[in-house]
Amino acid sequence: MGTMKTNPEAIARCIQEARTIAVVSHVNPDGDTLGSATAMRLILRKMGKEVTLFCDGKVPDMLCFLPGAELFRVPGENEGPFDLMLAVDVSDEKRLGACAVLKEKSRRTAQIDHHPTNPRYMEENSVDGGCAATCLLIREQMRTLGVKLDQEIAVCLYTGISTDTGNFSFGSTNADAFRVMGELMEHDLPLAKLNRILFRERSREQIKLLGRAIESMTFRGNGKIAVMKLTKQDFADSGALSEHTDTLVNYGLDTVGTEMALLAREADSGQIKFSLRAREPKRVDEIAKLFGGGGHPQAAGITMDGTMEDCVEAVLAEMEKAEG
Ligand SMILES: [Mn+2]
Repeated sequence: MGTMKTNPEAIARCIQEARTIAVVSHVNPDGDTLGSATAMRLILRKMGKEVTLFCDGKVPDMLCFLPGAELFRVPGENEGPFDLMLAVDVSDEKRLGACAVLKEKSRRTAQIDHHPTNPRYMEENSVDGGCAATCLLIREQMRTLGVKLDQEIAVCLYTGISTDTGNFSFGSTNADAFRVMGELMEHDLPLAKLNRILFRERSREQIKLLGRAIESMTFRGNGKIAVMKLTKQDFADSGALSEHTDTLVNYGLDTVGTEMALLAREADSGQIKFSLRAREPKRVDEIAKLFGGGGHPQAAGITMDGTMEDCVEAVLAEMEKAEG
C-alpha cells in the first residue's frame, strides 16, 4: 500500500486545468460520500467549473436535504466527455459501480478518500487512511483551492463528518474533527436541526418495528448475547421494510452486560437474514464465515435457508462457543 498521504496540490492542479468535472460518490451512498460530493459541487461552482454529480444508487431519504442531492444520476449512454473525473470517499474501483464507465469518458481521473485499504486506482490519489472522514479532507482541499466556507458547504461537510464518526463518538474521532467543527459552527451551521434529521428522526414504521424487535429480545450465553427476531408478520404489522432493520441490532449490544448481539429476520425470499454485532475484543466475522456470511470483526451478516428456530440455534451455538 505504501505511504498514505493526501496530495491536495496535485488535485488542485487537476481541478484548475479542467472546465467540465464529473464528481462521483460510491454505491449504497452514505453521508460522507454524498456530503463530500455535494460540498465539492458547491466549491467547484464557486471556481466557475461545470459540475455533474454521479452515483450508482439512490440517495437515502434522510440525506435528501443536502444541497444538490436531487442532481445525482447514473451515467447515461452518451455521457461526457469530461475534463476530470473526481471520486470522493470511494474505497476501491468496484465501489464506483456503474459510474466506472466515466473513467474512459474523462481526460483525467482523481480521487479524495480516507479508507486505509484504498489501492489508489486513479491517476491522482489524495488518500489519508488515518483521517476520520473524507469530508475532513474536502475541508483541507478547499484551503489549497482558495475557496471559502459558507453555510451550505458547512451543512455538507458536517453531514459527512458527523455520520462517519458516529456523531463524534467512534474511536476515529480526533482533535482535527473538532477543529473543523468549530469552523463550521462559525458559519451558522444549523446543528440542532441537522442532528434531529441525521440521528434522531425515524419513520412511524421504523418506530413500530423497533418496538417489535425490543419486545422479542432474549439473552443467552450467561446474559452476554442479546437475541432479537423479526418475523414476516412483524414487518406486515408495522408496515416497515427490511431496509428499516439497519441499526436495530445495536439495541442488543447497547444493553448493559452484553458483548454480542444477533438480530434475525425473515426476508421476503423466505430466507433468514442475520445481523451480528460484537464489542471488542469479541468478534463475529469468523462466525459469519462459518455460515457463508462475512463482514467486519465487530459487524457481520449471514443469509441462511431454513426455519427461524433452526437457523438461530445454529448461529447461537457458535456465538456461545465464542463467548466461552
Ligand atoms: Mn467515509
